[in-house]
Amino acid sequence: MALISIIEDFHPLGNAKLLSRAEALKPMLHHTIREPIGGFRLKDRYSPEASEIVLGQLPHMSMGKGENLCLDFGEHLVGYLTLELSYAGSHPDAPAFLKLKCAETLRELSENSQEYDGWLSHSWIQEEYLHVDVLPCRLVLPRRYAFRYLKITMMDTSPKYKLIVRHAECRTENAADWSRVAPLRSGDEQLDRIHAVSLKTLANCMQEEFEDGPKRDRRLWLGDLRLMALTNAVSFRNFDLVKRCLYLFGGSRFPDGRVSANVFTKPAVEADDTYLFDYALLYAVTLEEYLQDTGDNEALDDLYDIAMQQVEYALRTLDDTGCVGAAAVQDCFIDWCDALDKTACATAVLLYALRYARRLARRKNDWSQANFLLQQHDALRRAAMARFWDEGQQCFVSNGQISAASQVWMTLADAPSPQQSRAAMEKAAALTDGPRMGTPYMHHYYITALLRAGMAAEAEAHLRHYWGTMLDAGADTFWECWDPEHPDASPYGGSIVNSYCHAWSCTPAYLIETHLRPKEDTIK
Ligand code: RAM
Repeated sequence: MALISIIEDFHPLGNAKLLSRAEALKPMLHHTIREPIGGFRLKDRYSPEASEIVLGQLPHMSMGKGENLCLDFGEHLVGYLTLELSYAGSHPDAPAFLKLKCAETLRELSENSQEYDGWLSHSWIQEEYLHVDVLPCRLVLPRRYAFRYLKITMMDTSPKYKLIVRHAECRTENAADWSRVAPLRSGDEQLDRIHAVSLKTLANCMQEEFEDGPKRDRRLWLGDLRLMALTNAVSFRNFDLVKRCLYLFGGSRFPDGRVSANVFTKPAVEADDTYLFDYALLYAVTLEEYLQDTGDNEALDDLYDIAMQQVEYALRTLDDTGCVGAAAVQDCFIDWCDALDKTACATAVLLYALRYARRLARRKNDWSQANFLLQQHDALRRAAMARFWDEGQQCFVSNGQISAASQVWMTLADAPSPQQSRAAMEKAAALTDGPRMGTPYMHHYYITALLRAGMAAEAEAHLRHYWGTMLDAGADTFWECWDPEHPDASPYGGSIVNSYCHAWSCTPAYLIETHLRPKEDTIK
């Protein structure tokens, strides 16, 4: 189902003080120059069949009409491309007409973008048609790309000349300071590789904000921020960037004070007119975790009220069963899964957020608020158990549906007793039908719920299987969507717009550091 919210005459509430703090926290970006490490030609424009080429021969290889050249930069990069172009034959008597396509994966490289007909804009596909009037030339492309492969297709030349690509390079850009992390060398090859790829995923999403994906949406989303912040805390430890993002969400909000699901930062900071119930609640969670890491009292003072507002807004959505009402459930994200009944999840996320909000209130010495939140928490927990817990089946049932997501969020919210959590998560692990978990975002929470239910072996096995099969499928940064049984799945109506370096997929490093191995020597 499309996630599109359009509010006419939407005028976000700006807070100049918070925005100027966010501005002052803009990170320094790091740059490197990367050149291709290999190249090949696809047999025809959309074929996966390729013939290898030797890079050293590039200055002598000329491309006529219809021919292509694919350059492999050897790893996922985010940055700006420069091409040095020349020609063979007579003086060019017509412009060179080129198509450039940047792709994060091999599959994306050979897909025909004209066949995409999904609900997200076609404009996310990283391809350009351009005319080059004067050869030789140095072409500096203005857009930032996220890619490993660059395909250059010669759309047209003239019979008098052919194009030569003499040189290509990428000036990479991100805010990750690699001197702060050491690679994991546990001796377990799979775990080490999963750890490395998850850090690379996070690094390439660390731009002026934590972006959800450097190919798409290139934007700060709240649910993604929470998971990036967790992984950042055990790796790059760029807490100023987390702080900046919290201030950006606080600095531009819905007119009634709700935080938006995502924020634009260019040309100026502006909340998107999309509200997601669960994401807004994660604001209090992310703030509390940031404060645990930093003890930053300035941020507590500046952002406390905003975090409380989100929780109080959510508490006003309870219906006569004492659980989150249907309209608010509609605004819940949870996972890309149309078949999922999110009623139990919405209530559980609120319960979960209440726990963090109480910690914030205690931190702030706001005892009456802490007390209020405790009462709300206990009432909501009782209502959730009464409505969703099925004693006979020993699991949560949401409007007749048993899903992993409901067991996960109720377990994370500590709604059930430890024994009940265990039963619920055993049920989740044994499910063979019903809604499938679609994203690494959901799989992250699934693993943390297994851990909370005391199922560490299952958690580790799941992490290895889920992220390990992504590696086997060729990931060198982790992907936005992955279902090992449906590798082509996309929530958007076509995998060509999927993001293959996606923030919410970066958490294995966090899970490994905090749960799967003793805490020594990986963090400098
Ligand atoms: C996708 C984004 C982002 C996610 C939202 C809900 O479009 O890429 O990662 O947070 O959806």
